[in-house]
Amino acid sequence: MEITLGFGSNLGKRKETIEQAYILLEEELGEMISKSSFLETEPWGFESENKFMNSVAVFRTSKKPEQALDICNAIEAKLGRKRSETSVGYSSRTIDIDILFCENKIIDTERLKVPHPLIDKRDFVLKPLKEIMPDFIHPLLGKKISEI
Ligand code: PH2
Ligand code: MG
Ligand code: MG
Repeated sequence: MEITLGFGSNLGKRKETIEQAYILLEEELGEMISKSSFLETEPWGFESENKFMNSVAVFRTSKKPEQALDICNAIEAKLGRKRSETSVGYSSRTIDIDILFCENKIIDTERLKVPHPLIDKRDFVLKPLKEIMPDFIHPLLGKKISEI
């Protein structure tokens, strides 16, 4: 299966941390088959002085989506992500790894929603997706990434 992941970092050495995540994902998830360039973006949906570095990448994996989610969460923790149990909404982070697509699978569980439900609202995801997979059809919207 090909799995598309989105990366965001707005704390610390942002590009280095995302590149570290690529290395760990190649060890634990599977081979990277394409990646976008980095895009510097303003925080979306919350206030922070720290701009984001964002990117997307596609991996070939034999893992199931739920296993991929566990791997992503473990790598976030390893790379210093602290999740507050009390704060509401978004907060700054060393690394966020989101599952965007699992080919044209549709998953809607408590833990995991695929395609990621906010793709079409977020330029920081759409722009790098357009760079590497403009002709991919969003399985719920039925539109090419380039048309969203
Ligand atoms: N991630 C969020 C919320 N807001 N803004 C930008 N620019 N980049 C992100 O990766 C990002 C965000 C929630 O995960
Ligand atoms: Mg996110
Ligand atoms: Mg996330």
